[in-house]
Amino acid sequence: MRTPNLKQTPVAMTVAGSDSGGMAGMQADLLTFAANGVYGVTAMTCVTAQNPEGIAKLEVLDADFVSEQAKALNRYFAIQAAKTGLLCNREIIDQVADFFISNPSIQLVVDPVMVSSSGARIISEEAIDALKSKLLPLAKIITPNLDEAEILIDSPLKDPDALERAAKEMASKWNATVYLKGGHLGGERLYDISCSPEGESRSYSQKSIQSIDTHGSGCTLSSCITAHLAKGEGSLASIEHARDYLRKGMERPVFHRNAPFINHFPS
Ligand code: PXL
Repeated sequence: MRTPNLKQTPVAMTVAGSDSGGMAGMQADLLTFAANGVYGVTAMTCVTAQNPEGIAKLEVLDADFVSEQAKALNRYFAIQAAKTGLLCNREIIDQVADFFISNPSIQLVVDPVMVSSSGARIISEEAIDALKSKLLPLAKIITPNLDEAEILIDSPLKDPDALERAAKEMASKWNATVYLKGGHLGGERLYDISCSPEGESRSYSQKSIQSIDTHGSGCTLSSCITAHLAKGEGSLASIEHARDYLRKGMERPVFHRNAPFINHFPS
């Protein structure tokens, strides 16, 4: 059966971890989907005990169980687009990639979550290898931040020119649109770059919003892109919508990032 009760509402899936604090991970994704008029479904990879000060404990689910969630959802819902966030280990990445290989019509956004906000790697080398060789080739859009891009291309990125070269390299290597978040370069302005699989790049520069809480901003951006793909928009339009949505959200206190927008469903 296919979404009989959802009729015109597009459906997006997030394959991600649970942030018990609700600011990142699948909780941020669901809020963002809802705020953008998309019904969200979830395949959970891990459970965290965390609050805005940090993660106290993390438990990873079995790869089979992650895959079962995605398959069960796909048997019922017409999933138009999906995003992946924190995938935790090689086994989960392998199974998630197998799911998307079997379901190529689902537009896939990969947020290659690999590094914590403190700069520490949070997935193993073998998981990073699986991400590069199995999952990224299936992506329509990839949204690394600066630290993740350095790992993906195995080279340091120190200035906006290097960012552009890196975005082009990744877009060509994985035949995907890359949206590279250069925010962590620091300074007064934020530089982001998008590059299409055909190598057309576009740079975005904006004044950095000082002293804001960026926790969950990567999750919000990639899930917003996914929501707009699910609604039938193209890659660049989805990216533009997500940039706009995030910028407005970041001007608010973190708990209110999505709330003012959750008003889209018909009663
Ligand atoms: O923002 C990265 C991220 C992704 N997924 C989960 C997280 C975090 C950061 O805390 O907890 C579940």
